[in-house]
Amino acid sequence: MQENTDDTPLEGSIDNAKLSISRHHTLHEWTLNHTPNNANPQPSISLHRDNTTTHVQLGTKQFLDNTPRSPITQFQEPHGDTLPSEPTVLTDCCTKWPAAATWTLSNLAQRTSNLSVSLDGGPSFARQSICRGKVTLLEYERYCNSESNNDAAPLYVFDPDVLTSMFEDGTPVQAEYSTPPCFQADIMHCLTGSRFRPLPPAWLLCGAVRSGTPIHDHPYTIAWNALLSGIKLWCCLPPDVDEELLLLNLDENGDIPDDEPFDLSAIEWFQKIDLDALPKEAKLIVQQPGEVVFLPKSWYHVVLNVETSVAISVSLTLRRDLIDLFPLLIAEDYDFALFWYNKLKEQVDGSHKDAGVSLEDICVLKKMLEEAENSETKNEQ
Ligand SMILES: O=C(O)CCC(=O)C(=O)O
Repeated sequence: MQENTDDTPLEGSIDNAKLSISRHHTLHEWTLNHTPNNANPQPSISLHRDNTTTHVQLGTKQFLDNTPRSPITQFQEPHGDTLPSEPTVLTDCCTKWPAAATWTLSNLAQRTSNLSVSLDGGPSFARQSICRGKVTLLEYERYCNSESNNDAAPLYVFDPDVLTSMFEDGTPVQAEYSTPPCFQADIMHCLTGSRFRPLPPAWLLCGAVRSGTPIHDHPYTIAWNALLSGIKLWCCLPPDVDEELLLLNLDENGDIPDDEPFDLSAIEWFQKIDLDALPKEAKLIVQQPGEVVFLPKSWYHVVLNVETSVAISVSLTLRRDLIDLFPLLIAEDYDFALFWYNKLKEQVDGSHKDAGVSLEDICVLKKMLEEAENSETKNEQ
């Protein structure tokens, strides 16, 4: 690694954001030209649709959509109890939002010209950069139109604040979309703003062509992702998938090696994955504007922007998943589990009408916590 030696770029520019994200990498290291011996040439990417099928062509590879569409009207139950157990594309939920008719990158850039948004994505050295590099959407739009194609993995707007801000004309951004009824009840809501859930659950995502989200899962939350403009390609893999297919660079103990990239960018993952090796449960989705992807808890997913896109991504915990995820949370972070249990108990004790969980659930959680505490005490003796 070397200290960056580029001339100081302008405040608020993409180059400045790149250097804030990783001061140990030169701007040249972000680009495709940097790839050694051109080992990773840029594949062409295009969308193909006929009457029966939709696919994305990436170089010589064809990613054929194999995921059912279901109208949201099938899932009106307010706690999401009846949502499917596999990734599904929900239709008819956001087509009437003002956002569906207007939210292109260019429209948002014009209407938010003074707001700065957070960037993420990029090559592996730049990952997990949330809130370290910020630009206006006007600057991001300029990058998409003139520079992002030169980057090995373009930056992606992943912003937690703009959705709670105002457009320049004073309209609250939130007035232009709404939460579908089946996603209203988040049993993690009581943690929002606490140290266990410091970031808001809803994000604005704007992605240049070839930007994307590397493969990951959410062990405690489901997600819904509403695409307002552009096209996204998803590959979703079941929680028990053979970990080889995640194409992660982990050491023999399954840990992240020090100082080495541990994952691939989305574009690299789609280039590298052997389609014939995917399990039959794998879901490929070519998401169109107006479609909402529902992703159940613990499903791995990797997402590539095939056309410049704008989306809202929201994560929440459904009450149906609580008993299943709680032992894992106890093992990972006992304090978090105990804090959440106490908040849920307060709601149930106070007969909070939106508690979602029952007294019976609270008893099961309490038992799990006690068992973990007992086994900890035994191990200490
Ligand atoms: O890039 C995307 O749209 C996927 C976002 C995502 O995976 C997430 O918010 O967890």
